[in-house]
Amino acid sequence: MMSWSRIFALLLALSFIFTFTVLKSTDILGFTFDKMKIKGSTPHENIQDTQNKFWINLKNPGNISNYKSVNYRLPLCNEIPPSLHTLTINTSIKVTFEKIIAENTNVQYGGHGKPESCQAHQKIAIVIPYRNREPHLKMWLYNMHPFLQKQQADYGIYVVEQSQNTTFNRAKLMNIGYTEALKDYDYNCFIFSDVDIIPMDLRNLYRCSKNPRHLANAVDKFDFRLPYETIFGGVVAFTKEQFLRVNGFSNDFWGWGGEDDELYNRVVAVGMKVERPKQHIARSKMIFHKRDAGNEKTGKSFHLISKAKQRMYQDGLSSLTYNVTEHIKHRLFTKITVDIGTL
Ligand code: UD2
Ligand code: MN
Repeated sequence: MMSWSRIFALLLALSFIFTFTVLKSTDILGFTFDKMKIKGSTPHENIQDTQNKFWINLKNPGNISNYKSVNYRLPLCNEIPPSLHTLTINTSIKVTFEKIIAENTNVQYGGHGKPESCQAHQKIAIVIPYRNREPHLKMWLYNMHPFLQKQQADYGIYVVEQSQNTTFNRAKLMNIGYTEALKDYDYNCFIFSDVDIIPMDLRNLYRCSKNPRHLANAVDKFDFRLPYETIFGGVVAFTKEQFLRVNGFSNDFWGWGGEDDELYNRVVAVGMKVERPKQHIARSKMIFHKRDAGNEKTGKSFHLISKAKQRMYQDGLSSLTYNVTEHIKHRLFTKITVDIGTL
């Protein structure tokens, strides 16, 4: 028989455990739990590579334990991160995945990074359209992981690769990146970037704002100026709401050119305007390249640019179709290979 005092002590202990659990789940004690843990993302020290030295195939993930991140409440990061300055970008050095991984040990599988000492303001997905540009991708990652971490970003990198060798479609790959990234995390800011553009100044904040932003408005290739006033190529930033408002990019631009101008027209058509950082801050380098095979100007879609306003709700995120053929969480990025059909 238990004595009354033991029963009392037991009840007291149980009520303590109960109260603590309730307080914890309602966050009264100051614990916050990441509501949206990044699926399939694990801290690198726990991971067992089953497929390759650097990556995991999500279609056959093997023995991966899901990472549950518990964040104690961190203070909000400063609006403007400390110590931002101009950068010297050298694109002629040799870069390997090993080197990038060794220099970015905080980055988690799938290419996710977030500040350790504060809570970021935005959750940023960076979407890169891709095919057959591995040296550029390495150079981009080598520069951009440190860049985004110095900007105290909570971010993930999504490389969307067109599987077929047929005509390239940059804009459709962007729409797919947006759609697939949202399956991972509750991203609220999307940065659509070419694989070959590297910003030369940390003050060029890779963030979203009240209006869509054109971040690569001073590219070396164009003599650090706008070649024409409405250019909207290279790197652009949209909040989730802004991107939904324009129904994303058009899916109908096959081959080089025009898709960026059409997106500009969508932005204007819904009453938004394009913001740009000051040109001395937005200086960016485009890694030198020739026009890729399979990305020739087809000329077939150029007449669509001026029809953006009439076509935008029928052609875009709402009409997007594709098949994912491979989904990989690399140590430095998520790679989604897709069959997007042909022209
Ligand atoms: C300009 C624009 C770009 C886009 C393009 C026309 C700037 C700074 N850039 O870039 O945003 O509007 O014109 O479509 O204004 N890609 C591959 N593999 C390929 C072909 C393309 O990965 O075979 C990707 C890659 O991310 C590349 C991007 O598509 O950076 C744009 O293609 P580009 O670099 O050949 O076009 P470019 O430099 O004329
Ligand atoms: Mn380019």
